Amino acid sequence: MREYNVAILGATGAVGTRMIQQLEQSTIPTKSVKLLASSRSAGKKLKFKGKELTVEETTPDSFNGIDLVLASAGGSVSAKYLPEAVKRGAVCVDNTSHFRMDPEVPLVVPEINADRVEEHRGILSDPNCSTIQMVMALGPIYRKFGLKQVICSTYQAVSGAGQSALNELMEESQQVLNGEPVHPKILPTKGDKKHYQMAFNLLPQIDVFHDDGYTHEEWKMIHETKKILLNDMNAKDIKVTATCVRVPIRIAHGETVYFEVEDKSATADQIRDLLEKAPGVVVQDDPAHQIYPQSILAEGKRDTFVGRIRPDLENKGAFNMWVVSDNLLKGAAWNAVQIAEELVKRDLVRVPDNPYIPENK
Ligand code: NAP
Ligand code: 3JN
Repeated sequence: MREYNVAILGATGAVGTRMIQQLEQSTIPTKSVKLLASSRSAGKKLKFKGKELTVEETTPDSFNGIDLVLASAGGSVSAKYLPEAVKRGAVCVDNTSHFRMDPEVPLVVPEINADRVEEHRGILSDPNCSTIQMVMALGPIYRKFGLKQVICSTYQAVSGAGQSALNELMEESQQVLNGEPVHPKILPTKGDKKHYQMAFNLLPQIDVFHDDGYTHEEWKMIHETKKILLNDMNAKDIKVTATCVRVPIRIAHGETVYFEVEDKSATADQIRDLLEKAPGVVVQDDPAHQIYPQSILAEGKRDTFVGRIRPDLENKGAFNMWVVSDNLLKGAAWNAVQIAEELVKRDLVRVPDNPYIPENK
């Protein structure tokens, strides 16, 4: 049996630490595991399968002898190092948005479009967390009943913005309870000019605004969904729109998803049955007993939880549902490790003869 030399890029982060844990619990046979971060964390010790490993500063040569890279250190870091890793023969599963829309890069949610891994030329992308959980629920519905339109509103946990944002929420919450002033420096997004209180608040901004009034997170949800379901980021066959909102919880995004199917005979019971059989999906939908997905119950789980499935009472063939998933697991680390498992299963952890080595833009 082949064993793999694996590198985790961004190993000390909110996602990276979970990648270590998900790799430990995966079916991937590891010969060695290298933990990479910036110079800030070089020397730090983290455990893999009970063995202490030292975090190393990333350089291009960190990827010498590596077979598989799981990357989660931000877009610019992936842009700089993944081409170097591919040049050195490593297959990279990237958790950042940097390569997601590149036609040469498969964008994969294994339960929905696993076969796309066959097309890889060195780099594969993990979608955004909000997209992953939405397509986990919509994918089976699309295949059985067709989809005309999707309208999503997200309720996104603060951990999606990184460990430092999560620290800010905890600190602010304590300050508000103590009656002290708060000093926001990160949220809603590090990359913008103004910062607002997150504790006991809702912020309808995730990532920066585009000129059309949508945020970049909303843009990602629209185009990633089309690329995953229709293999074309600009496909017109399904209309998709989103409003992304940050809520003051730690982990597990919630989403209301309104969707209109092609097959007008579809019923909520049929959709519930379909999702009950869908791999990676757990239906929690019993209003009579107040059973529905909740973020605190989804934390630490790999599944995507769906409930409140009900028809639009005024529009036949349209439905509402509520979808919850751990944004750091299925939304990031677990989906990336699942892609790697799929590559291992298909013996595709090898860079092909015509590798795709994008220029560092
Ligand atoms: P985080 O908690 O801030 O962690 C960032 C990680 O990147 C740390 O390990 C950090 O190392 C490392 N890093 C930063 N600059 C680096 C550099 N120049 N060279 C090497 N390593 C560097 O952030 P996170 O929440 O884990 O997210 C990391 C990235 O994952 C995000 O930027 C995003 O692209 C992606 N992400 C994707 C999803 C998704 O929806 N699929 C969700 C969340 C995040 P140090 O300890 O040395 O600083
Ligand atoms: O905010 C969230 O809940 C998800 C954030 C994801 C994220 C955060 C910073 C940079 C991404 C992503 O995965 O799309 C990126 C990025 O890589 O662009």
